[in-house]
Amino acid sequence: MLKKVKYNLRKNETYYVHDCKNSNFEKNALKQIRTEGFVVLRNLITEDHINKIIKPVDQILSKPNIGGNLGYYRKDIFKKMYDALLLGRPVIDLFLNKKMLIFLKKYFNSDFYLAEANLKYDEGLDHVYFPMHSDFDKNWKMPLASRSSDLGTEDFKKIIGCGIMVYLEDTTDGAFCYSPESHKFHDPNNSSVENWNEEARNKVYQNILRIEGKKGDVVLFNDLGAHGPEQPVKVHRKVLLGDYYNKEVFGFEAKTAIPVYLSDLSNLNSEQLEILGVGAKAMSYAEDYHTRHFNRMKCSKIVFRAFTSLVYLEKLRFKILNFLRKIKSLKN
Ligand SMILES: O=C(O)CCC(=O)C(=O)O
Ligand SMILES: [Fe+2]
Repeated sequence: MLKKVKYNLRKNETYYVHDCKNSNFEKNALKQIRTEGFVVLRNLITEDHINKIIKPVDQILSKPNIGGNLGYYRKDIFKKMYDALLLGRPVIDLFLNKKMLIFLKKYFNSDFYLAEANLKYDEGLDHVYFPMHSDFDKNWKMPLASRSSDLGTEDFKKIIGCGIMVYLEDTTDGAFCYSPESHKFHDPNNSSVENWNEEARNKVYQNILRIEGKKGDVVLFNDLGAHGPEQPVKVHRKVLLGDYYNKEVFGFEAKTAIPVYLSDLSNLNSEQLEILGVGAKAMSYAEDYHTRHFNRMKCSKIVFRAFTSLVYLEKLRFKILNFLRKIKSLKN
């Protein structure tokens, strides 16, 4: 969100936060996500674990990925992105957190797997670039997806996908927003809330909750409900964002092939590897996936040319120095 429409943004609420240290957290958290479409799990991972994630995140966010160095991807001016699993084992362990997987298994009531995983740093440019939406509608399809039919009535009765957002710092302004219970009245004909039928759209705009959270909090949400970041805002936001998909709906296909370091997969059992999506087909070519669209930015041609030219100059410098060195050695 949030376009310049009349909406009611609820703030300063915490009832949806469930502390995983409490013995009855699972029952209550399941009730919350089933009723309202989202839940926040607190203390799922330790302070030490989240800090081990934040360290490589900050390193990646400090410079762009150019010439093969490790750095963030730049798909547009509004955000920096990166493949989450390339951040290393602590991130993989987070997406495979045992408590959370048991929780998700109960929520999906079927097998599921990781279909997408990114680091996202929204810059806070005081602009609306990602309005409220549902992740799926009847026409939803990635180019290479092998599902022969569109998503249908039976699919929409299931948990099609469950999003996961992990706050990497305390987050209020710019937090993830969700319209409680909208997973029950979403318009299956449109993913953009702006195009939902009037009744459903008004229901959403009258009731949007800003899901404020602390560093390390994990938001889980039904992809069908109306959601999106609070926008416009002037502050940045740093999150991990992923999606688990239902095997009964999608078979075993990730939105795109998810990059990972093979060495980070050691000691994972076959069930963990399966949930991570090892062996899953890809629904789109890597170059078609949105995080790899730097070449669609206006400045990209100049950057490519500048890069090639600067490397050319480096080569020239090398050749000249080499030449001078040879002359010097001949003289000696
Ligand atoms: O960035 C956000 O807050 C929402 C992300 C999202 O909804 C998506 O990627 O589909
Ligand atoms: Fe979404």
